[in-house]
Amino acid sequence: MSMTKTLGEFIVECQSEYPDATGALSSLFSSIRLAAKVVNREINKAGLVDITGAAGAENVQGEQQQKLDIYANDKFKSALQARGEVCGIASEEEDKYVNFEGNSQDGDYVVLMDPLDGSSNIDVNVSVGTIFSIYRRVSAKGQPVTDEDFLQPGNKQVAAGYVIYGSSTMLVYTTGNGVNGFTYDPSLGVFCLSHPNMTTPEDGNIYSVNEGNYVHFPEGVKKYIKYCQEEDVATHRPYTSRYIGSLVSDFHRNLIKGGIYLYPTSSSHPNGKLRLLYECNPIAFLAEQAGGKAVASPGQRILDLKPGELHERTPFIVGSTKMVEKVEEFLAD
Ligand code: AHM
Ligand code: MG
Repeated sequence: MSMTKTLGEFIVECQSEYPDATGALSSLFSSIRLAAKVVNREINKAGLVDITGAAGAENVQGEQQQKLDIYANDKFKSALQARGEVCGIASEEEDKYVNFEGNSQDGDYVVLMDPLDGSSNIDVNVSVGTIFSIYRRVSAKGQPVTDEDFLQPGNKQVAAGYVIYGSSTMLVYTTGNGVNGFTYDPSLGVFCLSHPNMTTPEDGNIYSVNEGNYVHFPEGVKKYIKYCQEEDVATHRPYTSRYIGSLVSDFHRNLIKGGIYLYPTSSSHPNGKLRLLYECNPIAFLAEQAGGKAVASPGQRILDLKPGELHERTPFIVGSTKMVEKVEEFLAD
């Protein structure tokens, strides 16, 4: 790992390439970096103190909130509010978007996030992640944020990324100019540039899908799964099946090694399970910036979907371009 460049230094360097940059986005990233460190510290204590398990409440989507979901939400929210660059947030753990009052009302950005994705994995020591998505506000400065600030299509994202709390902790992000990954060195308390200019293989041999839902899947997805399992030397099949059940971790692995992640429609999840604004848009932005592809259905780019409501779900197919195109073929048949 390169110890020569920290995330802070990298951000300042990138900012200096834009003479008109105000530093607001850099400051926003400092908030994310700080909250990530705090959440990372707490996750590493899971099992030692009373922070695992259900908090006893449900979020607006009827899902059990874990204690760490609430903890991560609070930490990211307060870090983002502290610097005045962000005028409001929307979170998978909040019923409605949150308007930041006071100085923050002049902030240029809104942030949408899933503060702790895959949190049901925490109790069993499996990797989880934070996913974030940053937009420029469209409402007037100095006024409270509005629906329109949050319901922008993913192609309007200014930046997006995730933190993966895995065997090491990493922060991976894009501002639309490629993807870079930083690994956290806990002894120094800094994220160091370890994965510059991340690109994903055009093709791969890993498929990631919850096969327990097989009977509920559309015919095209069933056929694609069978295709993955067939023997064919020329196309390196059968492929390898890998599914952690933690989107950030499954995506991160496939990004590096080449592969595909699917959470399709099914009879049990008619709109898919994953949230367009907090999960699919930021991951799709990263995937495309790394040379991959993300669609909701054949020909329907995730980033071009116009959101209708905050907690909207969408089917999600993301990964190596050739693999995504293959699924599109099966689904279009
Ligand atoms: P969450 O936001 O409630 O944690 O749910 C999202 C998670 C993803 O991380 C993961 O890919 C998916 O749900 C797994 O769902 P399933 O258990 O249905 O396969
Ligand atoms: Mg989630």
